[in-house]
Amino acid sequence: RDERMAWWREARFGMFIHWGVYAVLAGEYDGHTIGRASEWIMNRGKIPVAEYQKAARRFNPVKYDPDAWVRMAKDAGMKYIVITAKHHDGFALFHTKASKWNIVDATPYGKDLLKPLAAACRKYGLKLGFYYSQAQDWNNPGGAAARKVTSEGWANPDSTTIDAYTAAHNGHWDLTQTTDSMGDYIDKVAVPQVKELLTNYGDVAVLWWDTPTGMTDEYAGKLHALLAMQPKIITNDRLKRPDFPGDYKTPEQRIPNLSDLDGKDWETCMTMNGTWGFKASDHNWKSTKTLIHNLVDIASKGGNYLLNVGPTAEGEIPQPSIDTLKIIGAWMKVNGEA
Ligand code: FUL
Repeated sequence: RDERMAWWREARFGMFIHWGVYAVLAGEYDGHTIGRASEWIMNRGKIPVAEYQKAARRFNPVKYDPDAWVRMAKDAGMKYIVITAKHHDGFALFHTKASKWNIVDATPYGKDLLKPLAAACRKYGLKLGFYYSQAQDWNNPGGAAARKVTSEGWANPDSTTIDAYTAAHNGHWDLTQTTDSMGDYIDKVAVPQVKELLTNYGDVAVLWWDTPTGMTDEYAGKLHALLAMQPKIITNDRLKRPDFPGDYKTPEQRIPNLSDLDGKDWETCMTMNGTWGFKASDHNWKSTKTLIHNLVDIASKGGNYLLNVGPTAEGEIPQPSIDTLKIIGAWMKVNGEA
């Protein structure tokens, strides 16, 4: 394990990328702005599956430049990238045979987004990791849905009816979400997709599971077993708690106090504004000073900093993020990380 963890323990700084169909909506649906994180818009707004899938027809990231993204990360002093191969909306940024709900079959763009990113990472010597929402999947039948109360922000105007349905259906809000069991979803979608991710993209450095809603030991066991396909891979603690602790802990949007640290490896993931996915109305950017301070604080306590960018549906990283990463890179050069 120490051998597998060696690069990660030295890395200190990585780029998180939250990208998917939610970037098309950019936090707005039906004339309303949803509260908080934009990648939750389908759940928060209880958007029907067929409606949400229409947005994919406008996901056409023609400005996507993976080479530039990787250079940007590298110039900022980042050593690895973790991208949402599939977030909770179930949309795959890669070509998958397990579901039509993917970049090749459901969008005008029609090309796998992860292949060229993997190539660019190899070219510039950065490690590549995949975020994969193993349990929640709001589009592929049988996937789990965490229940979110509407007081957290705007919800669909029909929310009273929809909430009654949601309460009676384990967090789901659309009939088509429950035409399969979760066990079927694990076997038909999650397991085959994770196999594809661990087979078709060369070395995968990290599998970043997220939100264990509805996971059982049986489901988690099936997914965990697949990691053997990449003997050097490391993984986080979000597959299922507490029996699958993975290789490191994942405090979210916060930096642990020294007194909370227990000797286990950890990585703080954080947004630059208030959302992981792109949200047009969120201009609440943290200052570069704050971000550098965070990086120093985290590094001094032995952790890693996974700092997020949320590209647009056209494939552009927001300019404030680009500017900030440039300044961080300049600071890194002067203050000589090895
Ligand atoms: C959370 C997710 O629900 C968020 O959307 C985001 O991906 C964050 C990193 O993890 O649990």
